[in-house]
This record gives sequence, C-alpha cells and structure tokens, in this order.
Amino acid sequence: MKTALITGINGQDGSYLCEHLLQEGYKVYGILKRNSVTENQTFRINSIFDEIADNLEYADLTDMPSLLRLISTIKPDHLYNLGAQSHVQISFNQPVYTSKTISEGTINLLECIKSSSPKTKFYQASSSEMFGNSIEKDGFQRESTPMIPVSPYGSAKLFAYNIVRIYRKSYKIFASNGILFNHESPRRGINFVTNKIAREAVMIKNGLSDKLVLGNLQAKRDWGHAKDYVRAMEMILNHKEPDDFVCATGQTHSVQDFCDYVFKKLNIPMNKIETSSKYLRPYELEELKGDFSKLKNATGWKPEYTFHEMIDEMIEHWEKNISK
Ligand code: NAP
Ligand code: G4F
Repeated sequence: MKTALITGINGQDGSYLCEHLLQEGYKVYGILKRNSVTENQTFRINSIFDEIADNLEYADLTDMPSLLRLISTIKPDHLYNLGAQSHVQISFNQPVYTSKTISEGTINLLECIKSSSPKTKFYQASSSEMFGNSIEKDGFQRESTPMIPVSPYGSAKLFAYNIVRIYRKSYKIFASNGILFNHESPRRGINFVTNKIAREAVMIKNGLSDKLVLGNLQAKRDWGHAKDYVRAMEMILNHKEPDDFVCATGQTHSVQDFCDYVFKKLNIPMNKIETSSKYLRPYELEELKGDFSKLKNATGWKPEYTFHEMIDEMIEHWEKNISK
C-alpha cells in the first residue's frame, strides 16, 4: 500500500485530495495545525474522519522538529505540501507569517526529505499568483511566463517554487511544482470571492442579508473546480519525471461575470451589490488565464467541471445549508 502525507489536510484541497487518495488505495496521513476550537477544525474531513483519525498528527510548517518527527517515522511515498496562509489580501496584513508558512515551511519539508526520507516524492502547491501581471501576447500564462508577483503571498510562493527546483537539481529529490490557477468548491473559505458571492446571494434570497459588499469587480480569474485539481496533483507525482506544470481551465471570467451568473440564476436585482475600498488590495493581480497544455500532454489531465457547473454546486450547497 502506497503512503501519502498531506500538509493542510483539513483545507479545501487537502480534504478533496485525501478523499481521492483513499479511493485510489493510498494510506493517508495528515498534519493538523493546533487550533483552540478543535471541534471545528475537521469539518471538511468529517465524512472520512474514521478512516484517517489514527493518522492525523499535530505539527506546524514553521516547527521543524514536528515535521522531522513525522517524516522520519512515516517515510511517506508521497508528500503533498498544501499547508499555507493562503489568503492573498491577508498576506498584506501578515507578511511575515505568510512567508514563514510558505517559504520556510517548504524548505523545512525538503530538508526533512533530504536528511531522513530521500525517496519521498514531493508536491508543492505553487500558484498562479506568482505570475503577477505578466501575460503572454496570446493572453495566457504558462510555465515559461515571467513570474513577477504583486503580493507577499505570491512572493513567498515564488521563493518556495524556486527552492523546489533547486532541491530537485541539487539533491536529485523527486520534487514537482503544480502551478495551480484558482480553484473553488463548496468547501472554499467564505472570505474568498467565489464562495462569498454564492453564500451572500443565497442569504439575500432568503431574506437573511441586505447586500453583498465586494472590492474590485473587474479582476479576472481562471476558475476551476478543486476536485479536478486534486486529480492533477496525484498525476503530477505519478509522472515519470519531476517537473513544473500549470493546471488551469484556459478560460477567464471577471468577478462581475461571476456575480451576474449567480444573481440572475437566483433572480436577485444587481443593485444589491455594493463596493467598498475595504476589499481592495494595495496591489492587484488583474487577469489570469492558464495554458495547461504541458500537463495535458504529459498526463492526459483535463478539467471535467465547467465554470457554471462549479457555481451551481456552490449555490446548491448554500441553499441546503442556509435553509437548515
Ligand atoms: P486553505 O483552504 O486555506 O487550506 C490551507 C491549509 O493549510 C489549512 O489546512 C490550514 O490549516 C493549513 N495551514 C495553515 N498554516 C499552517 C501551518 N503553519 N502549518 C501547517 N498547516 C497550516 O487552502 P486551499 O485552497 O486548500 O489551498 C491549498 C494550497 O494550495 C495552499 O498552499 C494554497 O496556497 C495553494 N493554492 C491554492 C489555490 C486555490 O485556488 N485554492 C491555487 C493555487 C495554490 P487550518 O485551517 O487549521 O489553519
Ligand atoms: O477569491 P480571491 O481572494 O482569490 P485570489 O486572490 O485570486 O487568490 C486565490 O487564488 C490564488 C491562485 O491564483 C491562490 F494561490 C490563493 O491561495 C487563493 O486561493 O480573490 C479573487 C479576486 C481578486 O482579484 C480580488 O481583488 O476577487 C477580487 N475580489 C473582489 N471583491 C475579492 C472581493 N476578493 C475577496 N477575497 N473578497 C472580496 O470581497
């Protein structure tokens, strides 16, 4: 039985990846960061909790001894590094902590692999935020596009991306970067724009809220479904060579487009949307559209969910939960 260790197992992606790997026959271990409200911490992994309860361990990406203890004992076949302070706007408020979890955290894991489990294959959750406002002439970002980040989060992810490449070349560690564009689901944190829009719209429809307050409506993102993207993560580690791959849908939509679809579907007037400078970033990434042809050619991966199917699932989730 192959073993996998996931940092960030209770996050959006960690929870879907865990379900996917269990279905594929892996024994899955997970790292939990200590939280005072223990009972809330595992809600995304409740449906599989019994299968993995014995394999969950407290550790922290910034706490090297905690990582070394686990990696040297488990010696996992695959290590997926999904843990991070993953909110771009919050990274402007907490730049040091963001950098520590992402940059220092990634070095810590690679050092553990180097010293105590050199056969472990390593997946790094790299991000389209690393590109900043670089766009190729054809409107896409791809692996060769210059990476000039515009946020502390993007900058920390770029450091981690480079350190992965450096450890791969220097120490022959099987370490790959998945450069993932935005991916969403009903499990997305509600302070990310997609789930904020879906949830607030259902609240307005049910008379529980008056308005939706957003920041920049013109920003464009390449939004896919998290379930599709965790399949890509496993394919990247099972590819014959370690490498760096863009994972995206190849389509882009604005925040306004997202709102238009949700509000039209729920028959809510658009004047319920307001804007506030509170949600504007000091430095904004304007537009993302990823070319995933390298990943498709190497592994056969392509997205299964459409943009609208993904939004429909998010709306249905809130309709069920808010009516409860
Ligand atoms: P998420 O829902 O915010 O999950 C992040 C996970 O990291 C949570 O389990 C969190 O635990 C854990 N974590 C935070 N700080 C930690 C620390 N110091 N030590 C150990 N664990 C820590 O993020 P996601 O959307 O699943 O994304 C997964 C990864 O992919 C992240 O690295 C993110 O930056 C990257 N990424 C995401 C996207 C996207 O669109 N979703 C795109 C590209 C890259 P708690 O919940 O207990 O705090
Ligand atoms: O949903 P967002 O906060 O996601 P963002 O900043 O693109 O970051 C996500 O995707 C990255 C991949 O490119 C990941 F690496 C990262 O971990 C995270 O998962 O914001 C999307 C867009 C931004 O342009 C933002 O300015 O929506 C705009 N926006 C407008 N109003 C808002 C709001 N964003 C948030 N969070 N809240 C608003 O009220």
